[in-house]
Amino acid sequence: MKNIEVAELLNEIADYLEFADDTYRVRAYRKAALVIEGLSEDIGQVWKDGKLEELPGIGEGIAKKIDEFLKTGKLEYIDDLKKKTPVDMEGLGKIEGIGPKTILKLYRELKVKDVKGLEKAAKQGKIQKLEGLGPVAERNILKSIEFARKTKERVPLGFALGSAEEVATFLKKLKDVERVGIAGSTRRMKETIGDIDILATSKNPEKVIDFFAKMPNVADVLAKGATKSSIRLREGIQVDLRVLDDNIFGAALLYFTGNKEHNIILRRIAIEKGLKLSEYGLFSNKTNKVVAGRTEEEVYKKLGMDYIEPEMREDEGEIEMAQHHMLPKLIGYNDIKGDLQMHTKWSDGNNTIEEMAIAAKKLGHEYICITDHTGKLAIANALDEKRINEQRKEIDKVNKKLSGIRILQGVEVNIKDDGALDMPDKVLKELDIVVASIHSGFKNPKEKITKRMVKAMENKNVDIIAHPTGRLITKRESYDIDLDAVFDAAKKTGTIMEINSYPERMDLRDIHVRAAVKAGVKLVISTDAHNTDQLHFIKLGIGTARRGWAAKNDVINTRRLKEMMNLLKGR
Ligand code: DGT
Ligand code: CA
Ligand code: CA
Ligand code: ZN
Repeated sequence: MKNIEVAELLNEIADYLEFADDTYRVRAYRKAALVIEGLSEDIGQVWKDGKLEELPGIGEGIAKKIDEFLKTGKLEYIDDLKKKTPVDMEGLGKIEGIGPKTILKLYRELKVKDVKGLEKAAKQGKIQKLEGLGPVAERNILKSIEFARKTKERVPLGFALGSAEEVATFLKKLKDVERVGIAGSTRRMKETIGDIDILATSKNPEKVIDFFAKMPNVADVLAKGATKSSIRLREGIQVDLRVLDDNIFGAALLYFTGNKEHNIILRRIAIEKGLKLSEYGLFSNKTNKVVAGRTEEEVYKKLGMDYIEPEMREDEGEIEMAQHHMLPKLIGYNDIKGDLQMHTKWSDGNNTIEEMAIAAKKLGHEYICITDHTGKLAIANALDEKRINEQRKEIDKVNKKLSGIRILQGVEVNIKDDGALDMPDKVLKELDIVVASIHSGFKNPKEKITKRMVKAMENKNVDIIAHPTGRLITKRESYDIDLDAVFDAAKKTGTIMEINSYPERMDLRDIHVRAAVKAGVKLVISTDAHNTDQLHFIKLGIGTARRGWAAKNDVINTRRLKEMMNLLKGR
């Protein structure tokens, strides 16, 4: 159904007509957009039946445009309008608080054409003199421009999640707050975050908003209303808060969790059932009464489907699966029993083996594997054979000393240019677990780098391939590797693929996990922690696994130690 797309198109036309000062037609297009958005039938069907003009508010002119758009996916008229309009509507429209009317005014009075011109006018103090704008609006425009510039770069989930949890915890301290929920991409555990969205329920919204805007780590209050507010935290990320009534918490959480495409489909399904879904609840069209809204579960149920976990809400087929009760049961955040990649002072880490073990035990782990770097890597302090033997003695000692956690000895070994490893097999075969990874030759052609990795996987001592694509979210693209071939090899050789939870890595990433699961490849979720605090990263990896639809069974370190070890190759 294309109803929402068509409605959006008509609204966009209206924005441009606003600029052409064509009030009559602006109104006509906005009204037509409303009619189509609220339509219960498929606009495509109405069109096929040749009945567009029978809809209220749709005359010959608008019908023709819908016809062209549905036929070709394009509309010449809007391209013409864009060309004729002397300003960058799209760019300016993204600045908070600026709509088509203001854009028109800014152009007429100040000749502002784009964001650059807007910034210049604001800095010269020209905007505050315009009727209906004033000094506050001018300041907000500057803030918004600066912010748009800053947040072009999205923040890795690992940084945003901590901030979001801090804000949520802080809000819960206020007595007037009933429930708090993190929404948006943070709740969906997307690998990078644009801004943090938080919901709170209260009978006293203004008090909550005040409390929020006065949190100690707020750098800037960007907007403050009766029930919503946006702030920027000192660490640079924006947080949007909405305060609402407790009995619509579920509907609001659903709406503000997104993603947008998922929401659009849910709204469409609601319409097909004679219902209307919004952030205020699920309503019956006939009686206008709420039929669900207190919890998300209730809303999904009334829409005729199973509950969908937030990490799956990406319009990737999850809704159909939910309608047919075919969703997989995802791995849970408490399912991990151990962490199989971490570094200590023996190579480039900051803590001792004992400190890592104690911290891991506190997190509830039953086992860990120490995987310090080997060979002639640029990393300082990489292990040679002699130091591996010394480390074995220390691990034995700590294992004797501590109870309730088992420390395994592993290494992170480098895959060399020819696919050989930088530590001889006779050393590797004495270790509990061998993790292999590529740390050089990132620019190799696809065929070569794929061959290197596959060759390493064919080594019967290599249990796990770490961070299989080598990307760093904010710094480096993945190397060009044929993951299908790698997953094939993983199945043939019984090699485990790692989901590396380190915030900048998140590697495998969500879509790769989904492909690996489909291919029947076994996974491990590890942190690659270089100090005790980083052991917490495990939840980022679990989130990624969930976004890739992985079940508990797909991940080897959900098993008790012995069972997990039995899943490693050659055992
Ligand atoms: P981000 O912040 O870029 O990482 O991504 P999100 O998904 O957090 O997006 P955001 O913050 O713009 O909005 C939060 C959620 O609110 C979004 O996932 C779905 C919902 N939402 C926002 N705008 C719209 C909209 O125009 N239509 C619908 N249906 N939902 C929207
Ligand atoms: Ca967001
Ligand atoms: Ca937001
Ligand atoms: Zn590594």
